[in-house]
Amino acid sequence: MDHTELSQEKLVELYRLLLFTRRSEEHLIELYRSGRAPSLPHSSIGQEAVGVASTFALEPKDLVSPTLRGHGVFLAKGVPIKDIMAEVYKKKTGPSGGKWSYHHISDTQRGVMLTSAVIAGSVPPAVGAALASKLRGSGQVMLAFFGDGGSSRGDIHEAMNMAAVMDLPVVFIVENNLYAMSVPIAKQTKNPNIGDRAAGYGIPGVIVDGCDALEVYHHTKIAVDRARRGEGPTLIECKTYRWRAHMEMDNPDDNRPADELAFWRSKCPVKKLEADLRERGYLDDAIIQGLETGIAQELKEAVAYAESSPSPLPEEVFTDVYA
Ligand SMILES: Cc1ncc(C[n+]2csc(CCOP(=O)(O)OP(=O)(O)O)c2C)c(N)n1
Ligand SMILES: [Mg+2]
Repeated sequence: MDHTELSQEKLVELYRLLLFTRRSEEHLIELYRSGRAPSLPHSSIGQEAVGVASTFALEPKDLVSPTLRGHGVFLAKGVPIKDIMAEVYKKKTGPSGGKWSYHHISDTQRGVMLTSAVIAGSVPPAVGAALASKLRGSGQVMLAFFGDGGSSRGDIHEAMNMAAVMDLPVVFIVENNLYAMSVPIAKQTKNPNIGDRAAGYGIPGVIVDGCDALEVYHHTKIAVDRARRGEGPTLIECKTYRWRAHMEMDNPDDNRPADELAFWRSKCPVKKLEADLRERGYLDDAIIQGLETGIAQELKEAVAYAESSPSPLPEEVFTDVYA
């Protein structure tokens, strides 16, 4: 496959974002487990390439609606780590004012339109945002993410069908990590290929290796370009895996087969892109060390910012709510 559409500089930036997502989620887990920060991580460790590389195919004006594992989407969309960290610490300086779980934040200034605590609940409103883009002629494309578990919700089918019929500028990205909490995909659907459902809506469907950032980027870019030309949606299924339990409160030994976990760990998306870029001569030990140092510094500053930020006041509990 030809990936020459990204420059060396862009490819190294894509790698930095993957590494940043990995290191910051590791840090969030440490902060939670040591009792230093109150937020419960639902990490995307192991599946970072899906959110990061797909979002990387967007323009700054474009829109996203991430799942609960959207940390890499936030970072790739330009949400500053200090803002995310403030929400992790439930501080007023977070994008949702410290009043929401950090993995469900939105940042409309940066095009993170919405997330939802109801799995795949953000898909119908995301299609609404794509309709608004079409009506306004704003040229914005929406990336609407959902999981294999979310794929069993009824209203996402209505949303995808409507998007198809109306040729709306939206790309549906399925993060198929084979489990919805403890429910394996085989108990969720008879067809393990969620991307096949595209045929039912009459739209293109692709199934990609979600551990390969370049492949995710490549197929998302094609779909985003198509959507921007007014040719309608694409359904992209990314095969992936979360290395950790559903959430950090759960027993790490969550009954998934050890050989399955070992197989997917061998497909580490960070290592995969590292190997691809080393082969091209774009990365070496010194460059990687420089990136690691920069990320560690950013995380340190983000924690200091969050820890010194004010908490929301009790009397503000009813502000920023609709009803
Ligand atoms: C409608 C609904 N049912 C159940 C839940 C509880 N719940 C939260 S996350 C989750 C699993 C979601 O699985 P999937 O969509 O595959 O995403 P993943 O956690 O694997 O990233 C469930 C069942 C919920 N939030 N919303
Ligand atoms: Mg899942």
